[in-house]
Parts: sequence; C-alpha cells; structure tokens
Amino acid sequence: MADNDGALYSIRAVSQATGLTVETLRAWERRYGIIEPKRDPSGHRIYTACDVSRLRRLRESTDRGHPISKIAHLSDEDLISLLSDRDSDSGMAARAFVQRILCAVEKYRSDECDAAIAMAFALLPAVDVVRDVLSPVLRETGERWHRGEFTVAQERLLSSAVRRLVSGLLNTFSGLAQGETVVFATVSGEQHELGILMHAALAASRSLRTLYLGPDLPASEIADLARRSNAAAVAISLVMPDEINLSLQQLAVLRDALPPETEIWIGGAASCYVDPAQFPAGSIHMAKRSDFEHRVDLLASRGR
Ligand code: B12
Repeated sequence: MADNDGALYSIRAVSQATGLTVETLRAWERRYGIIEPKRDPSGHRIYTACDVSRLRRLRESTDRGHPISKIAHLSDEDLISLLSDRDSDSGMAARAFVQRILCAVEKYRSDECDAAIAMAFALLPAVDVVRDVLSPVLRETGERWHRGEFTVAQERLLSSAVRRLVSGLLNTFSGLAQGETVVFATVSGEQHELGILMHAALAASRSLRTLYLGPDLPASEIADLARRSNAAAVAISLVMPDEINLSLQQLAVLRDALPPETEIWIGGAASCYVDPAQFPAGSIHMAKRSDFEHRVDLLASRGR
C-alpha cells in the first residue's frame, strides 16, 4: 500500500501515534482481529505504517460513536468514506469545540472550559454535544493522562466541568419531565459516572422522568429504588473492562430483584467487550448511538 514506507513500529510507538492505549490495541486485536501485527525475533508486536493509518481511522470512527464491534471488519476505503460522511458543518463545529476545550484544559483554565462547554450546548443539539464533543474530549484527556501528558488535576478540571454543566442541564429538564421513569446508575466498583449522567440528561431532554443515582451503587439498592418509583427501565453504564466480571454479577442481581417488566438498558465502552449472551435475559444492550434514542422515544410516547 502507498502509505507503507517500510518502517516498523513497536506497540508503544503505535499507542502514542494513535492515542489508543496498549491494552486497547491488544484487546481489539484479540477480540476483533483488526490487525495481525508481525512479531520481531523476541516475539514483540511490530506494526507497519499502513497498520498505524488503519488504527488511526478506527480510533477516529469510535470517537465519533461507531462501536468497534461494528466497524472492525470494514476495509480502509469504507473507513475513509465513513469518516468523510460525517464531515458536516455540525461535525466541524463539534471538532472546533473539542480543540477549544482541550486548549482550556492545557492552560488549566476552568472558566474557559466551562464557557466552551456551555457554548457547545447553546449551539449544537444536546445529543451531538454528548457524543461528538464531550465523549471525544474526555477520551482524549484520559489518553493524555495515560501518556503522562496531562496531570491528574487537568483530568479532574475537565471531568468536574462536565459533571457541573451536564448536572445543570439535567436539573433544568427534570423540572419539565412528565413521562415514564428511568433510573440511571452505575453498579459497585464502577466510578465512571459521566457517560450515565449524560444519558440521564438526554432522556430528561426528551421528557422522561429520570432518577439519577450516580456511580458505584449496590445492584440491590438500585433495584429497590426502581421498584419504589415504578420505573419502566434501569440504565446502567459499564466503563471499566477490568471490573466487567463484577459488573456482570451485579447485573444478574439487578435482574432478579426487578419486576420482569422493568427493562435493563446497558451501555458504555466496556459493554462492547462483552458477549451479549452474558447479559441477563431481557436486557437491552445499546451498542449503537441510535438504540438509546429509539428506546427513549418509545417510552416518551407511552407517557403522552
Ligand atoms: C474521568 C475519568 C475518571 C474519573 C471519573 C470521574 C467521574 N465522576 O466519572 C475517575 C478519577 C474517578 C476515574 C477513575 C479511574 N479510572 Co478513569 N477515566 C476517566 C476518563 C478520562 C473519562 C471517563 C469518561 O467519563 N468517559 C466519557 C464517557 C462519556 O465515554 P464512554 O464511557 O465511552 O461512554 C460513551 C458511550 O459508551 C455511551 N455510554 C456510556 N454509558 C452509557 C450508558 C448507556 C445506558 C448508554 C445507552 C450509553 C452509554 O456514552 C458515551 C457516548 O459517546 C477515561 C478516559 C476514557 N477513555 O474514557 C478514563 C479511563 C476510563 N479510566 C481508566 C482508569 C484505569 C481508571 C482507574 C483504574 C484509575 C486508577 N488507577 O485509579 C480508576 C478506576 C475507577 C473505577 N473502578 O471505576 C482507564 C480505563 C482503562 C481500561 N482498562 O480501559 C481510562 C480509559 C483512562 C486510560 N486511558 O487509561 N477515571
């Protein structure tokens, strides 16, 4: 291929060039066979420039909300057209906000960070801000922290800003909600709450009553509150692949403790690493960005 200049790269170099962690590279290779790197005489993976370009495109596509499980098999040409399809005005505006927020974080400017996020919510649909601005910016910040380019304080500055602004949005919409109730939480061991908080705000923006419980809750307590509030669904976010077995056990507890008609919605980065057969019967795995919107619209129309 044209962009293969014969150079070979170690997994660490590829991680730096693509922004994907070494763990993610290994997991994508193992689960989806995205690339089969050659091995050097000591058995370490070595990648070509073509491999690096493909991995960059896959990373950019996942940043734009395409689950890796759905795009891993696409050819390089398909990936290029997938990426150019979304090069709309709103895509460009979202990317400009991502850069503005990252610049604010680089300079430790909490005020600029808040202003850029607030402006994104004022100018773009909330769903685009969540998927095309906040998620990529949080992921990029996580990767920079992982590579030692951002401090913990910079990562906290951003996650606090996101938490503050999205909570404000959730409160505003909650005052207007009148439909069915959905409980949003993460189970014990999962402290990453921003994905589930954002989805609570999106559901509230579509008139659903939302009960946002926050992160790291025992499944039995989530189920208790869902029963008391007669919730139509419980939405759970799985982010940490390392905690997945514990999370699966808790999902089973949740299923047993909920009335059979209460749906369990499952999303989050780590949920895509699980064989859907491992989720409790009747759960809805929301792998595509449209899955959540369809389900929310269905519930919202029931409440009218
Ligand atoms: C902020 C952050 C934290 C904060 C969380 C603060 C908070 N209030 O939430 C704190 C400091 C607590 C934290 C802790 C840790 N973190 Co952390 N964290 C992050 C960071 C930077 C952002 C996480 C986040 O909010 N992402 C944004 C969300 C919106 O993206 P998402 O989860 O992919 O969600 C998208 C979809 O999946 C969907 N979605 C999400 N949930 C749901 C639910 C439903 C129902 C639906 C429909 C959709 C949906 O919405 C998003 C839309 O695009 C990430 C970087 C990253 N790559 O994400 C690291 C990251 C997730 N953390 C990581 C690690 C290692 C840790 C710690 C172990 C660090 C440590 N040594 O203590 C602990 C683990 C804590 C635990 N057991 O949970 C690693 C995980 C590595 C891995 N194995 O994959 C990451 C990837 C950083 C990295 N590059 O290494 N973290």
